[in-house]
Amino acid sequence: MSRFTLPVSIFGVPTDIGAAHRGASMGPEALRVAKFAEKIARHGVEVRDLGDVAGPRNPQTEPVEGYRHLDEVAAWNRAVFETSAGELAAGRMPIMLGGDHCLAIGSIAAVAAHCRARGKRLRLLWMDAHADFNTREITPSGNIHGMPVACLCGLGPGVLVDLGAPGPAIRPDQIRQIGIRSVDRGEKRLVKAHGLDIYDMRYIDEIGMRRVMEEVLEGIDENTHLHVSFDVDMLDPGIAPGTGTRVPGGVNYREAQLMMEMIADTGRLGSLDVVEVNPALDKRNATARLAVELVESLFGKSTLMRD
Ligand code: B3U
Ligand code: MN
Ligand code: MN
Repeated sequence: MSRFTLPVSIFGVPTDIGAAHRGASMGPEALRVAKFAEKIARHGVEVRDLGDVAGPRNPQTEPVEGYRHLDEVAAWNRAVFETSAGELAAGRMPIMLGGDHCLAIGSIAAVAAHCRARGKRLRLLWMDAHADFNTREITPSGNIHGMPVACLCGLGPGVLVDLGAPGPAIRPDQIRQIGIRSVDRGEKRLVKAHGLDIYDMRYIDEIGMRRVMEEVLEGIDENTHLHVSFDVDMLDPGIAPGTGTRVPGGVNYREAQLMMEMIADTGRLGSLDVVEVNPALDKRNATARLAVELVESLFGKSTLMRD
């Protein structure tokens, strides 16, 4: 199996602007303390840390017309878009250290624009406990970290939907969601109406993670750009307590390792988000350390030589 790996640029986005709980703003430093860059570099990858992007502070205000902090979320996402687009244009793999999951609107809009310009096929793997497919009409919270997938599919405010180019950045058929176990009532109807491909925990339990990943990765070829958007709340809270919206019954340690290893084997990873690490809720940085360990597997760490 050929494992081509681009040079990597990591950047932090220290904000919790779209989240329910404060503290994901400390995620980038927690991941750096867990030696994110140093550990991937061990697997023969050239890694550069660009530092943090900047944006407005969290005003902690109530939702307005269904959105909390929309202006600030848009400002942070514009900064993320610019950074991701710049690294992709330079032939590098952007890795965003969040921050909450609303920031994936910017990172993925940049990836989608890049793929469109180069005639590449985009496949988005959305690892999460949640579908993140709310809109202002159906959101139970107004928190925009519950809306990024909908925004990327064109359902959302213009300042977020049209970030890269006017219109939807991606189509539902480019998305595979894995680890899902918390979907709000109106959201359920919407994911069904849009035909999202959801590998929920029941499906994982029934057919096993190996087959799930075979299905998720089916059809990937040399022309495919794989974007992994990894919300650490996909993991079971027993192994990853440091996140704002914990949901019991998540992906366990061995399943998560297998997911990352099977993605590594494709050699098609083109960009990555690691989001929702909240050190204020963590135990001795366990969640950041586990995230780093899993990302090492994504970059080819394995027990035995496989090629
Ligand atoms: N679906 C709920 C909760 C939520 C979504 N994403 C996270 N939490 N992290 C909402 O508020 O939209
Ligand atoms: Mn999420
Ligand atoms: Mn989540």
